[in-house]
Amino acid sequence: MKIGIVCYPTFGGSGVVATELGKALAEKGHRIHFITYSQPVRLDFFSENISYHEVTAATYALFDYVPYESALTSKLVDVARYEKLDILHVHYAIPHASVAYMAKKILATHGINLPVVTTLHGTDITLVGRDSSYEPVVTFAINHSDGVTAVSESLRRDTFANFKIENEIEVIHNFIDLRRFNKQPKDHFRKAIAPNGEKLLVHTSNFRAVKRVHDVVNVFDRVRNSIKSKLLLIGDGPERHNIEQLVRDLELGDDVRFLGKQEMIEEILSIGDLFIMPSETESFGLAALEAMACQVPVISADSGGMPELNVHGVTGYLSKVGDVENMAKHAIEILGNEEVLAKFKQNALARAKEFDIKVIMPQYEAYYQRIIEQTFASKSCR
Ligand code: GMT
Repeated sequence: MKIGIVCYPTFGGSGVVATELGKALAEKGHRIHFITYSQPVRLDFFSENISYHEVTAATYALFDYVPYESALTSKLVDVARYEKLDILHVHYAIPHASVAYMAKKILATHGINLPVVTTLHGTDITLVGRDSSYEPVVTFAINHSDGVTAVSESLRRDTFANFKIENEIEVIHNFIDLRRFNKQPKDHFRKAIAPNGEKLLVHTSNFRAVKRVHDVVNVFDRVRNSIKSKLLLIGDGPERHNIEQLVRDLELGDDVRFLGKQEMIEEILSIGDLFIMPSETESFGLAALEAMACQVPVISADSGGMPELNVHGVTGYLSKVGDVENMAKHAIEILGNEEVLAKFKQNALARAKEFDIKVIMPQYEAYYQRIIEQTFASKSCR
């Protein structure tokens, strides 16, 4: 198949999923065309089956806002026509789903019927998409996509609860490439960071309010009182400054390390003992899956799709959002006993294997095939 993929090219989960899916499909022999405004961060190698089409938006003195949607639409029309795409897969509803609809309409005037699949990722539904400044467009675009997928059952439910949806939504869970995400021998790195045998707690996020990074620090503060430990914070974002202040206020000093944005995240996860994800809402929690693949158990909030990934008492624990006492109690339970820790580590890996890309990618292939067939069948009926 010739597949167009639209996504955010940044470190965000939706862009990572889109890029890893495209890479896996290309490996399988499909021809993949990424269409976005800069090279996706995980698209850092050459493949004869992958092309990258950069969207450039001409600006003009009149524009306070560059009309990116128009530029993306034009690029989609161009790529679909000249690369003869069989299907277009857009990740994150805003603005990609409505842009795809517009491109589809323009292509129809050229006699081209392009099936469009929209994948909902999380905040496009649970946070920003619900805002009245976007809601009507998101509802329309979901209802007018040829196929819609959500990355968890929870996100599917939230979509029906928050929008007036008349379309089907298929759940295809997020996935992990275990060839890349696995526990690597990084003992020298561990010794440098934790020279006195400290346990290592890890958190990765974009430091937005929804991630509740202050809960991570508060959990760590409690764990550190009972167990020699350090906290590694990976990523960057708007809350970083407040978190730095909290670390100073709690006098956690060098025991908390801010590592900023990291590309080789699996190397850091390889030395981790426990991953903390206390998010207010998390449609799936891809960062937790990456940790689990590197044998790191997870303490998370019982929010969104987290229970679909993190099995309470097996791969980690789930606590109520904001219940840092309970999170710390569970963290100490796991870290305080080497046998328990080893068991949770094994369980985390076993669970991650259920989300192996080799298991999930064929679900997308089958779904594309179904949507292509349905799109052409419905057209020939009219
Ligand atoms: O806020 C983020 O974590 C980024 C965001 C995105 O769309 O880039 O992540 C969402 O999509 C990920 C990939 O499907 C999911 O694993 C995350 O759970 C989801 N984030 C939230 O729901 C907050």
